[in-house]
Amino acid sequence: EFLRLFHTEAEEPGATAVKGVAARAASFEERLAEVRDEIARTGTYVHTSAELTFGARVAWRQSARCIGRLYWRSLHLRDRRHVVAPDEVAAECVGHVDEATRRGRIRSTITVFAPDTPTSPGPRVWNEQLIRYAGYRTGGRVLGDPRYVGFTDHARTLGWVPPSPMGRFDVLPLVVSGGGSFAAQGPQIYEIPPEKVLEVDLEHPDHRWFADLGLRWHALPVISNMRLDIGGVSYPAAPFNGWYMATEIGARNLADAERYDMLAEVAGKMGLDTSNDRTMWRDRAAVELTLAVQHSFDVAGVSMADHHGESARFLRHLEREEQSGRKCPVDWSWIVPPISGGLTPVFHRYYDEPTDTGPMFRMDPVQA
Ligand code: HEM
Ligand code: NRG
Repeated sequence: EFLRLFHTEAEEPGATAVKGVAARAASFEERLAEVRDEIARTGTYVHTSAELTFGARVAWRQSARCIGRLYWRSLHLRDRRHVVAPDEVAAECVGHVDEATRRGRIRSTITVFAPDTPTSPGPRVWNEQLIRYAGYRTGGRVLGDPRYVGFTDHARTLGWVPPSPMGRFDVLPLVVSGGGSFAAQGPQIYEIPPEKVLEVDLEHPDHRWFADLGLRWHALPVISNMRLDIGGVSYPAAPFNGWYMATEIGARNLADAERYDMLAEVAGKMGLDTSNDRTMWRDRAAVELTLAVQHSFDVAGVSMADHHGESARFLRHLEREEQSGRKCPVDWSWIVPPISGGLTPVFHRYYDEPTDTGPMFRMDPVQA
């Protein structure tokens, strides 16, 4: 099915899905026969680089939870299928961060490492994202990001030494297991050189006090714990990034009670009455926090989407997909932004259900 899809779309006028990659080497029938033969001999087959590029782009196109899919054709592939050694995997992850960040002009990028094969596993990156902040349990409270308390403990048992003094925004090390003959070694830790990690200090366009909260966030979201499945071949390590939408940071990471939980402090500084839910202090603080994120990234020249613009772009994507005769799987509960849902057009309609076929990113059932 994957090969058929690839050949069908590659033969469409314009063949935009595989623009910029080598043309098909063979007809569908020839390629299918070749792959059947390879599977009979080896138990698997090797994607051509055009197939891999196309497969990764279609996996993005099929990500039902992603609002950023209009530009799915522009995904930049770093083909690192020969890489299995943990040192090299870590170095290539750092290379990914560097090449994708471009001092703030973020480029949507995926690095694909060796696949699982019948005879040897591919490498694994155990971090949920390449760049995340440590969480330290101190007494009854948490310093840093509470979501990563478990991961931080794990990194410490592997030998990671946190900076001293520990802070609220300490970048975690990479935790990598090699593939092939390296798999038996178990996970290794690697620091990302601090100069590779672009971060933005947060300030508010109107409130001078905001900067004194000492908040910041990293520029690049690189999801690294999702498996990429293409045409029956499974790539366990395939970190990918686009850029942030402001609400992800302002209305979730810094706002959620089980994350940085900043709403009460922001509302207090705004002079709002926090004694009663009906003053809507949480809502007002979440908007100002998200505005501060958007403003600060804009001032720093770092790519960032806003939920109004991105919602409009997403509807354009839906239209285009419909014109191409394709369904577009959508998970409403993830697409609608966490603030001002009803103020965006994505709120006001129904969608095609998510599917579990075709090239896709998926989470492994058990996470370390
Ligand atoms: C999820 C935006 C690029 C694949 C999301 C979410 C947002 C988003 C807002 C929901 C996150 C959440 O609620 O936690 C964007 C924007 C992009 C972009 C603005 C800019 C180019 C990409 C790329 C890929 C991708 C390049 C893959 C190649 C996904 C996937 C999810 C997701 C798989 C679901 C993650 C999960 O299940 O945890 N995206 N995205 N996105 N995006 Fe995108
Ligand atoms: N909410 C998560 C990131 C999830 C994916 N978001 C993106 N992906 N923008 C967070 O770190 O806040 N992307 O590939 O651009």
